[in-house]
Amino acid sequence: MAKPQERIVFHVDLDCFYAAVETRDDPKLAGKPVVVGADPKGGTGRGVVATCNYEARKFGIRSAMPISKAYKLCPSAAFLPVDFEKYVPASRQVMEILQRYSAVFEPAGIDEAYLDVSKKCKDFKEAQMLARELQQAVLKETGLSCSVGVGPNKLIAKIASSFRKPFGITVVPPQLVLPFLDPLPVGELWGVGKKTAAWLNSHLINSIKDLRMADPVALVEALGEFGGRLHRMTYGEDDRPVGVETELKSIGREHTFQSDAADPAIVLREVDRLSEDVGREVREEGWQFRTVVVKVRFAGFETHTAQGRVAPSDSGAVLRDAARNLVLSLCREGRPVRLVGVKVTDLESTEGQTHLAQFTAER
Ligand code: DCP
Ligand code: MG
Repeated sequence: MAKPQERIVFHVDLDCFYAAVETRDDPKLAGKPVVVGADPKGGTGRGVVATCNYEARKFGIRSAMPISKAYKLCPSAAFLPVDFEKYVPASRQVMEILQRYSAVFEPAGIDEAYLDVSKKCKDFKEAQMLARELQQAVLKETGLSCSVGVGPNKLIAKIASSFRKPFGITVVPPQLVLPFLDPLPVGELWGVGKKTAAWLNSHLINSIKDLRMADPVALVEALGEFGGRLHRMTYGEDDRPVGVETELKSIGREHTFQSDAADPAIVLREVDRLSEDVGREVREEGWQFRTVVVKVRFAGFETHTAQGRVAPSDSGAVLRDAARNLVLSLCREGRPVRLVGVKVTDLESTEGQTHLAQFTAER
């Protein structure tokens, strides 16, 4: 057992999840760059990259990049559509394995989860061995590779899991929390998106250490309450418990057109309005979303959904831009649209409590 008061938390995150499932299921893809997302249509396709494997990342391809750009960077990559029928069972299988390692378990998304192993390990050395065992079991039983971050809390475990990817294990015991955080870019902290990072950088705050040294009063003045929270985060403290969240939480709105809309501009205007409503409700309830889901039903009732991840946000503008891109990826030239919907899932309260996202997809 870990010492009283001391916790040992794992964050487990699968490596290039969708692409890893595709490669596992089709040996011809082994060693090749693989991009999962919209159809690139020879470079003219709309929509974005959901993920790509590490071979494709060598070409500069990244999640959320326009698929046309990914095609330009590596036209010879294998481009595959998103196929939740493969990913959801794979995710479930991994989650079942993880729960063998601790009953104090919290799924945090389709490919990530936290485990509190304080009762299983007496110290971080033992925790490292357990992490290795878990990583091997996931690989052996599912053919999927994962990375594990081990820390005294969720914040550190989460940052640690992305530190050495793929197939990495990064252990950060309490006495190494500050030296571990110090050199990392501010963008590693929860809730720091491109905009906040750019503002901080313009004030010569680049690393987490710079941020810790910054004047907390000035941070609050510039960033509001979030500035204070951010400053506290630089100390690596986080007492959020690891716990099972079973409530499926999502906020969404749909609109059925009076007559089917053939003009994409009309559909997008509605997407803007729905996004604004959903964004307002998210803020009123004190949530931040990480996943945006859109639904488009065409004349004839054929229904498609698409989803994408964003940095945690409660901004209507972030939601609108993501929703617009996703809807455009589904709309086909000249196909009249009967219904459009916008929904956010993967909600976290401002205290960072996570809710299991709904990872269902209609096709
Ligand atoms: N995803 C998505 N759109 C994004 C980001 C992610 O659709 N903008 C999907 C595809 C990913 C899955 O979610 O496979 C998990 O997201 P991660 O951020 O964990 O990314 P990966 O697992 O693909 O890669 P990594 O090895 O960096 O974890
Ligand atoms: Mg992952």
